[in-house]
Order: sequence, then structure tokens, then C-alpha cells
Amino acid sequence: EAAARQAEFDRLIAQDQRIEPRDWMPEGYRKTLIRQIAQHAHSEIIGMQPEGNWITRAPSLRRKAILIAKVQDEAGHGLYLYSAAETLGVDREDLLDQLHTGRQKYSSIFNYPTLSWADMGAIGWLVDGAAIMNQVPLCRCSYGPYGRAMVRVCKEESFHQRQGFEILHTLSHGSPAQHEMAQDAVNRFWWPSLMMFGPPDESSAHTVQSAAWGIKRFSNDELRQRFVDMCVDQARILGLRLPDPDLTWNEQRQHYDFGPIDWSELNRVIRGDGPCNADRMARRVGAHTDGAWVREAASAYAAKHADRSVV
Ligand code: FAQ
Repeated sequence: EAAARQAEFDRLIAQDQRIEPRDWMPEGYRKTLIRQIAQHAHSEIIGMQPEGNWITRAPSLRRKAILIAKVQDEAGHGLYLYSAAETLGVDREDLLDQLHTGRQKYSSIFNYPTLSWADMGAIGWLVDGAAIMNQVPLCRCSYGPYGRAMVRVCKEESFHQRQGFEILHTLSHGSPAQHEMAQDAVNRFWWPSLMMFGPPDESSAHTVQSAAWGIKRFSNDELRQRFVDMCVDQARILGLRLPDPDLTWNEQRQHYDFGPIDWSELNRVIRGDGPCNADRMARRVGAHTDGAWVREAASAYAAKHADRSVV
């Protein structure tokens, strides 16, 4: 019977059909999805912090309203993703506990500080841009609940990306000081954004298996290359430079060549030793502790409500 279940799973994957929560799945497939979806969810909620830093200092009411909406969307993406992870038989409380005790990761990019308003532009343009490049193929992920969650998330991310582009475009075409601020933000966020796609293919532990399972549709390096190619033209429209002297069009490859990435930096940040890792974790754990009374009150209210509906 075990062989028949495995064969049915293999058939669904081979025919590019979806695996749903009640279907049998190999333990490794389940574990990989829990790891990736949980990391993704954690990234969304930790990713609220660098932008939250600028809500009170947005340069206009319009910018403030947009930024609040964006950060709220990120909370929503987190909830969506935790719910998708729960369909695999894990508990949200448990996933949060693993984040808080450093047993699960979140994206390296959110461990960099946001030093100026222009960073809101660079995050929108580059970080959300990289997120879209990585997540559009995930809409076709073999696991149904994750793929479906990605459809809505990607629509919202593309709005986020455009608002970032617009912030940078405005600053870049503003006063010399504003242009300088925009350029400085791009200089700081460019290389960390390329690292978001993960280690190079030859040292990516999971790519081959995840591709075979229809979770990953493209490798880390393939998506990173697409992202570089897309950004070069957009930077031109923005009137900003990408901080890479080696960036050149390669006629033969029909892609841009780019300079070497400092992988030791990515490894350091993933290990917990980036500029803001300690800050981000302290803030997250603090918010969770401070929010305990809200969770208790909500549970008490739900219990009371459940009693009443019985009567
Ligand atoms: N940071 O074998 P691989 C967003 C880990 S976008 C930290 O290549 P895989 C939107 C990796 O998990 C950001 N860790 O792994 C937003 C693995 O860990 P392990 C979130 C990284 O999974 C915008 C190990 O290294 N997006 O939040 C990173 O096949 C603005 C080996 O790597 C997603 O999570 C990294 N950069 O490929 C929100 C997308 N790279 O096994 C707010 C979904 C790798 O030690 C504001 N995830 N690692 O536990 C994915 O597509 C994949 O998981 C990859 C990594 C591509 C990230």
C-alpha cells in the first residue's frame, strides 16, 4: 500500500498536478514545505520592521498612508502563509516559537538598517522586485495552498514594487541632495537584494530536490540573473547607477554579466551576525510577549461565544 501511495504522489507530480492537504505526501516533501513556507511567513512579519521605522517620519500624509497600507499587507501575507503552513499539520504557535528561539530562519535582507526615507524606495523597488521575481514561479508550486496564497501575495507585491519605484523616481529627479539620498539607498540595498535569491546553485542544499518535487521552478542563480537583467533598464529610467563596475551586457549569453557576490556576507547574516539581527529578534519577541493579553482576550471571547451558540 505504501508503494501505491508513493506511486500516486509521483504521478501527480509528473503530470504537474497539485498536491492538496489531505493527499498522502512523503515526509521529506512535507518538511521542505514547512521549512520554506515558515521562513517565508517569518520574513513577511520581520520585514514589517525596517519599514515600520519610517511610518512616523514619512514626508507627507499621502506617503504615510501608503506606507501604513504596505506594512499592513505584509502582516496579511504573514497570516496567509502561516495558514498555508498549518495545512501541513503544524501549529502557528509552534512556528513562532521556532522563530523566536532561532531554530527557523527569515530572509537575510531584513537584517539591514533603513537609514533614510529613500530606503523605503529602495526596499520597494529592489526587495519587493526580487520577491516578485522569486514568487511568481511559486504560484505554480506543486503544493496547492502555497501556490494559491502566492497568487494574491504577488498581486500586492507588484503594487509595493511600483510605489518603491515611484519614491525613487521622485527623489532621483528632485534636488541634488534628494538624488544623492536615492543613490545612496540603491548602493546599500543592491548587493543584499541579490543575496535574497539564496546561495549559488552549486552550494544550494535544497534546489535539486525541490525542483524535482515541483516546489522550485527555477534555480537561485536563474532567478538572480533575471532580476539583474530587469533592474538594469529600470535603473536607467530612474536615473540611478547600480553599484557594480562589472555590470556589462554579454551578447553571447544575452544577459548582463555582473560582479562577484560576497557570499561570506550572506553566510554571516544568515548565521545571525548581520547589522540588525539582534534588534529584529528582540523587537519581535518583545511584541509577542506584549501581545499575550490580546491573544488571551481573543481566546476568552471566542470561548464565551462558543458557549452561547450551544445554548
Ligand atoms: N536569507 O538550499 P537553499 C518578502 C537558507 S521576500 C536567509 O538555496 P531553498 C517580501 C535556506 O532557507 C523574502 N536564509 O534553500 C517582503 C536554506 O535554509 P536551511 C522571503 C536563506 O529553500 C518584501 C539554506 O539557506 N521570501 O518577505 C537565504 O531551496 C518587503 C540553503 O539554501 C521567501 O522566503 C536568504 N536570503 O532556497 C516583505 C520566498 N537564502 O535549510 C516585507 C520563498 C537561502 O538551512 C518587505 N523561499 N537561505 O533551513 C524560497 O524561494 C527559497 O526558500 C529560497 C532559498 C530561494 C529563499
